[in-house]
Amino acid sequence: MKPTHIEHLGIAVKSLDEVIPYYEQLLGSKCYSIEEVADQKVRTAFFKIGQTKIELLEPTSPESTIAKWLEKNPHGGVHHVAFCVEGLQVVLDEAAAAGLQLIDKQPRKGAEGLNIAFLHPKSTHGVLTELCENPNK
Ligand code: CMX
Repeated sequence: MKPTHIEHLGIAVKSLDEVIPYYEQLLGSKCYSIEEVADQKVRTAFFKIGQTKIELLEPTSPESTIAKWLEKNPHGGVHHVAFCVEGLQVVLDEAAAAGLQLIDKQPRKGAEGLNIAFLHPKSTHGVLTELCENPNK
């Protein structure tokens, strides 16, 4: 897959308003974007640290996968790791051929206009893994 870098860490939280001040203090920088991703039923808040971002994820509906995850992990925590790749469709086809379980067989649109696809944690040693490609590069 040869990812170029960790694009972001996805961290599930119950309330963006409660958690944003902590990350602003920790990272010494302001949250630079808040965005709703309607099809994922989440609101996201982004911070930058070098090339990598921190993405806070707040559920906007009880049916959100993040709401379900927070039921099992009520304090919140790291929900997924996202790697930046080039040629996402080819990478997905190679991952499937190598026996990894794809949640998304084809890329779809995620936050910040990135093309994204998830690999199932059952096939990635327990880490929900997101692959991202910047379509403008
Ligand atoms: N990390 C590791 N394991 C996870 C996990 C996570 N984030 N979420 C679920 N699991 C595990 C559970 O612990 C459970 O394991 P056991 O069977 O051993 O108990 C198993 O996966 C099934 O969990 P579940 O609660 O029944 O959840 P679902 O199967 O309904 O969904 C998943 C799990 C990964 C398929 C689903 O969360 C998914 O499709 N995720 C991709 C999309 C996503 O996460 N969107 C939110 C972020 C959007 C964004 O970044 O914009």
